[in-house]
Amino acid sequence: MSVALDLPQVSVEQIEIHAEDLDPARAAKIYAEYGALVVRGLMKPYVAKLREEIEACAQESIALLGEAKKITEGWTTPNGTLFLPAPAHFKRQQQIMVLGFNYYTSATFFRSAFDPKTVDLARAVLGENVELFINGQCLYKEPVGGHPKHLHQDAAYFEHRYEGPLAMLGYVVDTNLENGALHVVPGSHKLGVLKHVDTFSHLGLEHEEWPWERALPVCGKAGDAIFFHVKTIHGSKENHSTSARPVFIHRYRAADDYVVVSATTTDNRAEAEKKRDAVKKENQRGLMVCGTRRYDAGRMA
Ligand SMILES: O=C(O)CCC(=O)C(=O)O
Repeated sequence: MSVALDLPQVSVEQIEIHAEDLDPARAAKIYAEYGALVVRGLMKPYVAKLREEIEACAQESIALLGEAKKITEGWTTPNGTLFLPAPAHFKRQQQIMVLGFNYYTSATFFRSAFDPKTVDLARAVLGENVELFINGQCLYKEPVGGHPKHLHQDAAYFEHRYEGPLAMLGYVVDTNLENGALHVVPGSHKLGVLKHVDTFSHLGLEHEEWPWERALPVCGKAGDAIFFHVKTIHGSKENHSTSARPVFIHRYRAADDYVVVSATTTDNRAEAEKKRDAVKKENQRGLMVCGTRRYDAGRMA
């Protein structure tokens, strides 16, 4: 049985606003309804420098491949980049998936997480007290085939106790149907956490039930930002262009929220689910982007 029959048919124009006239309350309303929001030009002030730094990190990672370690999800180089198996025609056996590029390696990246308009929007969605979740992420699709990320909900990887994080994905280059536009399924954040299976790009939804045709592609310019809910179904196809397609992600959550199930495969998810009820906030504290952290013994101890 399909769980998505009642999802709204939405065009990109219905979920899109522009950074110059960003009204946080209106933006939060679109986000609440569709679990997805496009803000044109939001990350423009940072994108040229980020592109340069991301490319340097990609080259560094490729140079370090000889020292990569095999892990469940693929291979990691000493600078923290995750590689996947490459397609048969590729010049290497491994291709980049997630770069070791984050708030610990780039001041520009860290600064962009505190962008005033972005933080105002995060506050309008999540409330007065907001922290960063994860240290920034950068997904990198190499040219001529770079990996697809199958449709999925981030909640399959990091299910939260309360509302869960708001993600902001920024385009580093102009991004379109050829090089791997992000696809979102508006309204799918209301479906709960769906069953995921193991795929080439880790946890993903069954392709038969969630083919790409059910998702809305969001093409955009470098500097455009796409916000999505932790339960919004999303993903992106291969990069068939001749240059790299990186994106960067900031994630924000209410300061008292926390992960209750953390997983990358169906096996480790099944194990983590058994401990869901016992998990507490404890050491899961992120850096505050607005407001303060108040101690609440019931929620935080
Ligand atoms: O467009 C991409 O690179 C995929 C991003 C994504 O799906 C994710 O980080 O969960």
